[in-house]
Amino acid sequence: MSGHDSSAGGVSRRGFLRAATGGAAAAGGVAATSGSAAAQAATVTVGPGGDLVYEPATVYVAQGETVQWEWDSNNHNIVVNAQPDGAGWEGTEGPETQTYNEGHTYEHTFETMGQYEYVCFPHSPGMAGKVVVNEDGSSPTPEPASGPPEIPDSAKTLGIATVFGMLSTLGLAYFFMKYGGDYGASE
Ligand SMILES: [Cu+2]
Repeated sequence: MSGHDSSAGGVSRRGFLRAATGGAAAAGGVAATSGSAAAQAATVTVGPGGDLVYEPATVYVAQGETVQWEWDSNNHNIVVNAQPDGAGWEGTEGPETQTYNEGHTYEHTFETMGQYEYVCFPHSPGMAGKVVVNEDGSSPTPEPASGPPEIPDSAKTLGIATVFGMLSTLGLAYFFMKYGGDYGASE
């Protein structure tokens, strides 16, 4: 009888420790997912308002997603300068000198992960763009405002661990108070 009570106390303590670990892991999970929620295909404006740029110059998409380019001024194209091995992106149709005008749209679906670099041939090298294809379409460095700094985050985790630690201690105290006699006798 007394041995059973003792082991109940031991299991309970281990349970509390497990709960503390789980709580910390859950807190970490929430922090990780909040940064990479929107993994959507991107739209790039070509020559916005006549400026000789692609806007945005770099887009991040997930494998299998489609990027669409929309011409906002004349005489631009997309010539691919670099891409991952095995990828067969060819840019806009026709030779390098073939350009397209305002209102034109072009899209490409990226099946191979990696980095793609392209230019507008008439306006290169200044007018250049990049497509980065990764697993979830997230950018590697989230905007400063969106991602919580690491120190408050780990402090939060520490706080949770402390709370679980206190609960664990209270639980043990409860078992000691209730089964104190049996506990001492069993060892
Ligand atoms: Cu151009």
